[in-house]
Amino acid sequence: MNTSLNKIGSQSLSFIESEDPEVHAAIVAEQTRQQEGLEMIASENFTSPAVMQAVGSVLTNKYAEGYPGHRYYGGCEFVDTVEDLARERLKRLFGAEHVNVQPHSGSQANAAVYMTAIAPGDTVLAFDLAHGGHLTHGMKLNASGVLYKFVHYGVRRDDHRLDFDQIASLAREHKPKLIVAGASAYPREIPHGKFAEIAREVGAKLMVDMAHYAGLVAAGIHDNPVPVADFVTSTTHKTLRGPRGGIAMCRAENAKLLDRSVFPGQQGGPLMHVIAGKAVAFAEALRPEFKAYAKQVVANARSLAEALAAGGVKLVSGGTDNHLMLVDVTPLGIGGKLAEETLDRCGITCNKNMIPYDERKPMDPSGIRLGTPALTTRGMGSDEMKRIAAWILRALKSPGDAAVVETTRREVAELAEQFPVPAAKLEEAVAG
Ligand code: DSN
Repeated sequence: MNTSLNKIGSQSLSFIESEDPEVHAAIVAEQTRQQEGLEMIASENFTSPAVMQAVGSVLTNKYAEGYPGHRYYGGCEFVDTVEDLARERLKRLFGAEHVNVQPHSGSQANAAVYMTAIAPGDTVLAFDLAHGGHLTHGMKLNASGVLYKFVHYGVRRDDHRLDFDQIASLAREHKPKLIVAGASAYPREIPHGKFAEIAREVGAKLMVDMAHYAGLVAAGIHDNPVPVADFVTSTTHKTLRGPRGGIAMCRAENAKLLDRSVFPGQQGGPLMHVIAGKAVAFAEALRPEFKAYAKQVVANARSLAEALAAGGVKLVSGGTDNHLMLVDVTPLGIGGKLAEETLDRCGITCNKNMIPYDERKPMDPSGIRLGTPALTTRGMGSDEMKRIAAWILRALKSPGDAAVVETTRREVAELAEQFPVPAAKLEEAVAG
C-alpha cells in the first residue's frame, strides 16, 4: 500500500479505525482498490471531495419528513435551506418546471413516477432489459413488473439501434398508459422527441429514465428529455457524478402528485446528508468545467471503442455516442464471465453484460460493458484509452496466461498511480 493510502487509514478515518477496525480495514482496502485499479463500470464514477464531505456531515442526524416549509419535525430550518438549494440548482441544470430531490435511488424515483402516472394493472411500454433496459422497467421479479403490465420494445437485429417502427406498432397495438424511454446499456444517443411523438399519438404519458446519461444531458451534449417528457428520472451518481441517489422531475401540473408519491408514497424521512451532496454536485455540474468533463467522457469512449474494434472484438451497434460500449467478446473464443474475471485480475473492473439477441445466459453472456466516466474524472484522455484498449485486448486474447495478467496488472497500477482518485485529495488535505 502506498504512503498516501496509509495516511488515509491513520488520519481521516481514525475514529473508525479505533472504534471498528474490521470496517476500517475494509474501507481502506476498497480505497486502495479504487486508487490502484481502473474503474470501467459504466454506471460508476468518483464523486468530488466536497460531495463526500456533505454526505459524511451531521445532516445524517436529522429527520425531515415532508418538504421545505412543510415538515413533520422541528429544527428543519437548515436542512430546508439545503433542500431548496438542491431543488433550485436541479431545475436550472435541466430546465425543469418541478423537481423532487428526495428519492433514495433511481429505482425509487421510477416507482414514484409509476405511482403518479398510472395505476396497478395498467399497461406500460418500455425497453427490454435483455436489449439494454433496466430492471425497474418491468422486469418480472421487480415491483414494476409485479404491479404493472409491461410490454417491451427492443433494438433492430442488424444495427442494434432502437427500432422506432416496432415501438410505434407496439404502442398502437397495446395502447399503454405510459411509455418509458431510457436505458442502462445502450451505447447510442436516445432521440426523446421520437418517443414523445409516439406517446402523443396513442395518448400515453412519457417517462424518460436518463440515469446513465444525465451528466451528458447536463453538459448539453446529449438530447435533453425534459422539454418533451411528462416525467424524467435519474440517479445522481453515474455520469452526473454526485452522491448515490435519485431524482424525479415533471411538469408543474404533476408536481403535487409526484411529491406525494415520493413522500409518503414510497419513502419516509429523506436522506438530508445525501441531498446536501446532491446540491453540491448540481452546482458542480452547472460549471463550465463539467461541460469539458462530459465532452471528454464521450471522446474517451470513442477512442476506446475504436481501438477495441480495430483489435478484433465486435461492438454492439458498431460503436458509441455516449459514455459506454457493449463489447461482444465471443469472436475471441471466450464469454463475458471469463472476460470480466480476467480483466478483474488485471485490475480493470467492468461487468459482464448480455448483448441484444444474446444466445448465452445472463450469468455468462456474450459481452462486457465498459464505460469511461470514472477514468475521465481521474483526468485520463485519449492516449490512456488507447493503452487501456491494448491491455484489454491482450488480456482477453490470452485469458489463462498468468504472465500476461501479472504484466497487465503492473502496467495498470503504474498508470493508475499517475491519476489519483479525487478521494486522495480529500485524504491529503485531512492529513495536512
Ligand atoms: N445497475 C445500474 C447499472 O449498472 O447500469 C443501473 O441501475
